[in-house]
Amino acid sequence: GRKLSGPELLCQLKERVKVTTITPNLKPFSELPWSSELPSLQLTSVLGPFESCAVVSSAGSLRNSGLGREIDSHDAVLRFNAAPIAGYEKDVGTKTTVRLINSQVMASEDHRFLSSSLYSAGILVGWDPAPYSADLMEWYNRTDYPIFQQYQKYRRLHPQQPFYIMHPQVEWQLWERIQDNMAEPIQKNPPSSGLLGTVLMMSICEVVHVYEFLPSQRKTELCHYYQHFYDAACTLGAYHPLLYEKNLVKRMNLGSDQDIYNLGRVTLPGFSTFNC
Ligand code: NCC
Repeated sequence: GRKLSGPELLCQLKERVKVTTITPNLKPFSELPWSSELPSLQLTSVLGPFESCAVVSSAGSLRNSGLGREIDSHDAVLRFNAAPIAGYEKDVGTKTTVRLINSQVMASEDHRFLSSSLYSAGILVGWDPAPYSADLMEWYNRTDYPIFQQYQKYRRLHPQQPFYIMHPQVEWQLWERIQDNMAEPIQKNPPSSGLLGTVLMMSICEVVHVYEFLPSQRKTELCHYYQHFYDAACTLGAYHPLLYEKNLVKRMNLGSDQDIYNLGRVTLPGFSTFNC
């Protein structure tokens, strides 16, 4: 197809990607004894709207960025998976409004999801790479990791903390937007948490700044700002269509190339701020 402009891409995302969460009334959850543990309202109707939001990628290039103060100046901040704050405040800030976690983090022993205080700030949103159809019954019987078992355990241990599960149709609606805008066929794996979190914030914020998703001059093979592990695939992608995700975000960026180079910062408009 024709290569869409930034505004056209933004309209496609706004119109075709609906950020929804699993509610207790949806089958098969409605028939399960623990369905009442699920929030009955949609995340996007409970959270926000916010004027300004920051999405903090976990990239190694955030290390020594000194972006902490700037990140904290936003009304809401989204972080990913097991990305810590303690010890990295100067570079990544201290505020956490939402933490988006994949089901691998929820399930693996290494990340101590049930017991670590790392996860106790803000609202949690879990997601799992679902089968392509995004049929809820099929997904329930074939999750990538045991997201529902872990969800129930976490809710029992931390009943006061809001905890949502993203509807798998979000990841595949977003995947369709990526594939539709690329000339070659891309792998049928869901987008990274980074793009999912960015679209989540675009649904509830007027302006979204994404940090080090498009790497700055600090670009490095260091995978995460919080770990001594080097792998260029963290930035370029392997399982996730990350390079394609970054291409789309670059096309939608309203900020300058200097902002990317100096700050690793991309500026995206919230869906409520433009008409299609
Ligand atoms: O690495 P991860 O992501 O937790 O990073 C969160 C998001 O930040 C962006 N990122 C990260 C590192 C980097 N060098 N450049 C980046 O742009 C990406 O958008 C990324 O999504 C995930 O998407 O959930 C992911 O999770 C990890 C892993 O499961 C968790 O960190 C827990 O250890 C995945 N790694 C593996 O499976 C080994 C990763 O592929 C994607």
